[in-house]
Amino acid sequence: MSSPRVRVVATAGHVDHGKSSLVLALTGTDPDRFAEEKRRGLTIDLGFAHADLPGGDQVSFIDVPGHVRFLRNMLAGVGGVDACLFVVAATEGWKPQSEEHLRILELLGIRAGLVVLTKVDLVDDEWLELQTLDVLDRLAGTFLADAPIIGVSAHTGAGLDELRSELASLVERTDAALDIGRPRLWVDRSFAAKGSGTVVTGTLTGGGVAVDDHLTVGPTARRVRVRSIQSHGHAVDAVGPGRRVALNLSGVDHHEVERGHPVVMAAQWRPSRRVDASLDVLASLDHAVSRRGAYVAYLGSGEFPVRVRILGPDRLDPGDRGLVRLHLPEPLPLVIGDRFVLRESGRDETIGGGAILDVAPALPASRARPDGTIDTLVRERGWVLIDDLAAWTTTVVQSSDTTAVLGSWAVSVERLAERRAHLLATAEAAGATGLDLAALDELDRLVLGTLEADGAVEVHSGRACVAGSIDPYADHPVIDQLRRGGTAPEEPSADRATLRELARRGVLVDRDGIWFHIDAIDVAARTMATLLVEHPDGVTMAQLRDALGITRKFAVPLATELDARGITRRRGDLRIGGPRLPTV
Ligand SMILES: Nc1nc2c(ncn2[C@@H]2O[C@H](COP(=O)(O)OP(=O)(O)OP(=O)(O)O)[C@@H](O)[C@H]2O)c(=O)[nH]1
Ligand SMILES: [Mg+2]
Repeated sequence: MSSPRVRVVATAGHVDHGKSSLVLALTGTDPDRFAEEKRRGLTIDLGFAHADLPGGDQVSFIDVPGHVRFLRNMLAGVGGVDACLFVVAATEGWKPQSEEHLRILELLGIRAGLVVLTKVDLVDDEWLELQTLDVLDRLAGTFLADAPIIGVSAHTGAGLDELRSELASLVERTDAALDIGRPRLWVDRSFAAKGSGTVVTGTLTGGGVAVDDHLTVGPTARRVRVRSIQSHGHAVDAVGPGRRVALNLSGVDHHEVERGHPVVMAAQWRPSRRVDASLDVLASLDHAVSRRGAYVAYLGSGEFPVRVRILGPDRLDPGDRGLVRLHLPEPLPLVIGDRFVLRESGRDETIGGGAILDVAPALPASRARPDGTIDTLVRERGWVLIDDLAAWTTTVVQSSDTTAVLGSWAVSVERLAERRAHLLATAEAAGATGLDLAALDELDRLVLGTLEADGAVEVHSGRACVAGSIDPYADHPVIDQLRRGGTAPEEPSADRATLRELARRGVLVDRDGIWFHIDAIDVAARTMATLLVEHPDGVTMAQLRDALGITRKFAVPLATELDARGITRRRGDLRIGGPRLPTV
């Protein structure tokens, strides 16, 4: 049997509307953890509980406070969830935080949920009908417009079975969390567990984590090791994304970890203090958004004071969608597509929210127009390391009409075309000699590879020539220089690559550091053959030297070359005939 599906669902709704009572009724766990919460009958901080659903799937609940004073805790809870349980008390109907929570869920890109009208035991059918119609009205045009609406009473149990089966189908139709092998957990709690050190909890997304994994925590990227893992109260060796998890970490004190700290594998991320993003300004806002104001961004489970720079216009009006650059107080491991909510702390109001479009902006704010696509990331930069692109995005980098992938680089097709043209012109200018590959940088070598693949250039012995140009070696001046030098040539005037290629072709011979034209070897061979007729017992080095009229400096390598070719054989200080000795 396949393992049960699990989805993480956050509650949402106005204070006192029955969110926590509902979670308790569904799971048997009171999500209000603190004595003060129980005493005041009010949720202050996040609560956690889970339940098995009909059909065997499971749901993890994050219960959030409804009171406006604890909105920041609500925001910390809804960051990584798959769906919501949107609660409106049938008694009171739609209230300000019903509205604000709905907007926040929308801004965070949450796409699935159920609507629950609570406390139905306290209202008559007519009132319930009225409230239902009002709620439907308020949800029109939002992601919850077509969501099931279930009336329940946590007190009498009415509607709970229907809610459980609706939850089961919600889990079934809600996509599993993305698994791209890049785990990230935004800490929502950090505490010391008796005897086992630091424990952090959060909603794991992006990838799995296993015991003994090495991770980093927080803005200082503190290195930690996973000692043990729990999910839904059970110890596990490994856990996949889309789960509530508790990680027991070694290497860090629980006081050093706070809500909002990310836990990741450092090498997979490019933490950034500056990001570009879209911003949807709430239509209900009664003023425009400008760069003035003290803003706070809610990202993951964290709350970060940010400076906001609008890209393009000076201001964004209510209902506008624009682009912004956010300056963060600390480097965060973000990825394109991450959602955030923006609030103004001075006025204590939600401004809007959006999606991260660039975690390493390359252009100045005056020119940046990010859209979150690989093509734009590449076009703005020209050349980008694939590893960087992979870290900035959640998609696999592939060649497209506008982006080419070369080795470990991605490049815009325009930039590639420019560089190809430039390189081809340089190769043309180098004529028959060609370009020395060793002198090219990594990018030019990659570009040259594309020219070679297209047949525009040919590469021989480390030199690239425009295809169809004359053989760069056939008439190389060094050939004539050495031929004229005979058996006592001067130092060759050519680079190593040319000499090597000519040696490979058999035109030149390198013996003990002296370069000869092949004709010199023939002359030496014939001279030796003649000397051996006169001295059948063997020829001395002095005799060869004198016969050729050269110095020992040339006679020794020539004799060695003749030995190597089987023209002569060495016997003591004498040379005798070898199998390849020419006849005279
Ligand atoms: N009669 C009745 N009372 C309910 C029901 N659900 C909740 N209550 C009561 O309503 C009050 C508030 O319930 P909570 O569950 O604490 O509400 P909440 O939405 O979690 O409140 P916050 O977390 O502070 O936003 C409590 O006194 C509950 O007993 C219900 O279905 N019927
Ligand atoms: Mg509550």
